[in-house]
Amino acid sequence: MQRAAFILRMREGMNSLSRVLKAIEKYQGAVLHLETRPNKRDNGQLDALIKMQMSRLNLLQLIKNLRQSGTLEHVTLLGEDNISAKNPWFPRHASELDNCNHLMTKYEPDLDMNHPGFSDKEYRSRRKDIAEIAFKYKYGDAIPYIEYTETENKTWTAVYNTVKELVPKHACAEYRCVFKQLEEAGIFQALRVPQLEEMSSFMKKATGFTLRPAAGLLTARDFLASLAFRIFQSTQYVRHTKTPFHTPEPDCIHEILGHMPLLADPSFAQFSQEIGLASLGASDQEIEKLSTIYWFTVEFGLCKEAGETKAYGAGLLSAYGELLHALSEKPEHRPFDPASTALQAYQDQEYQPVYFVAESIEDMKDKFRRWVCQMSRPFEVRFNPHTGRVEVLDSV
Ligand code: NLE
Ligand code: FE
Repeated sequence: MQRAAFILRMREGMNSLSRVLKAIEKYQGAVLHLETRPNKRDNGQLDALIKMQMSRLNLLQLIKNLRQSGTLEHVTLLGEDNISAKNPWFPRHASELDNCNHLMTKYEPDLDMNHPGFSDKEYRSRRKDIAEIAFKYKYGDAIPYIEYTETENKTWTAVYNTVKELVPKHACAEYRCVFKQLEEAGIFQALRVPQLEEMSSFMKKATGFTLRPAAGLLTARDFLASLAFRIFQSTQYVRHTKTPFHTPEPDCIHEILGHMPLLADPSFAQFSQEIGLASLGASDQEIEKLSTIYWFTVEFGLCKEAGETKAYGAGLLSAYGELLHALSEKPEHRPFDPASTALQAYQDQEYQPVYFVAESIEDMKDKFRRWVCQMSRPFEVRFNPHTGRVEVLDSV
C-alpha cells in the first residue's frame, strides 16, 4: 500500500473536492485525513489537504484519471512516506542524507528483553552516548573520535583474532586482499577498535566510499539510499561483551570487519552503489526485494573461487560461528539468482538456513544489473560523480 497526500485548490467550490473523493473511492483508496483551510494568497478560496492510502497501481491510475478529467490542474500531489508517484522524494545529494537516518525499533537493548545488554545499565547508557553522536551528525562533519573502553577493545580483540585465523581459508580473494592492506596500514590491529574516521579515509582513497555514523539499525529505505552516494551508514557502538561471536544487530565490529574491506574493493563498491541507486524512489515492495537481495549478498553472500566456496557476506565475516556454519554441510546452498533470491524469506535472529552462492562477485553484479532493469520505476536515475548529485531522467 502506498500513502499519498494531495493539496487541492478549490476554484470550483467543493466540486473538485467531491470529484477527487469519488475517484479515490473508485480506485479503492482509503482517506486517512482531510482538512480544509483558507488559501494564503486568496482568502476567497479554500485549500484542501487529503491524505490517503491505496495500492501503487491504483494510485498511478488515479493520477491518470484526474489528469484526463482536468481535475489535476487544481491538485498538487505531495509525496508522503516516500511514495513513488510522479515526484517521489528521495535524496538527490549526500547532504540530504541528514533526513535519512530513521531507526528501526528492533533489537534495542532498552526494549528487547533478550538483548544481552537489557539488564546492563552501564552498557545501555554507553550506547546512548554513542548514539547521540549519530543524531547530532550533519553532512560534512568529521566523524567524532571515540575513546573505546578496555572492555570494548577486548571484545574487538576476541572477534578480530578468530576472524583473522579464518580469513585465509574461508574469505573471498577481494576480502583477503584489503584485509592485508588494512593490517599493513596499521588500521587493523588486534588491540584496539579502529576509528570510523580512519576507516572512512582509507575507503575514500580506494573507492570513494565514506562513512557517516548511524545510531542503530536503520529502515531499509534510508540505509539503501545512502549507498547511492557511496556513503555507508555505520554504527559506532560495540556489541555486548557477553556475545562477542554473534549478534543479530549491526555494531561497529560487524561494520568494520564485515563490510568495510569489501567497500574498499572497486567492483564490490560499484555493486553496492547500484543497489542504492535502484532503491531511490522505489515502491515499498521493491525496497523489500532489494533489501532481501542485499541480505543474501552483501550480508550473507557466498561465492565460488577455484572450485571452493568462500564467504564475502559481512554478517559472516564478522561472526565466526555463522561463518563456519555457512560453509558446513548443514545449511542449504542455492545458486544466486536475483529473481528467486529476492523472494526468499529471511530471518535475522539466528544463523541462516539458506545461503546463495554466486559464481563470482563480478557475475553476481551482472545478474543483478539484468534483474534490476525490470523494476517498474517510471524514471531512471544516474549519479553524476562531478556534482555528487543524483540526476533523474523521466521515462514516462
Ligand atoms: N551476525 C553479525 C555479527 O555478529 O557480526 C551481525 C549481522 C548484522 C546484520
Ligand atoms: Fe551489515
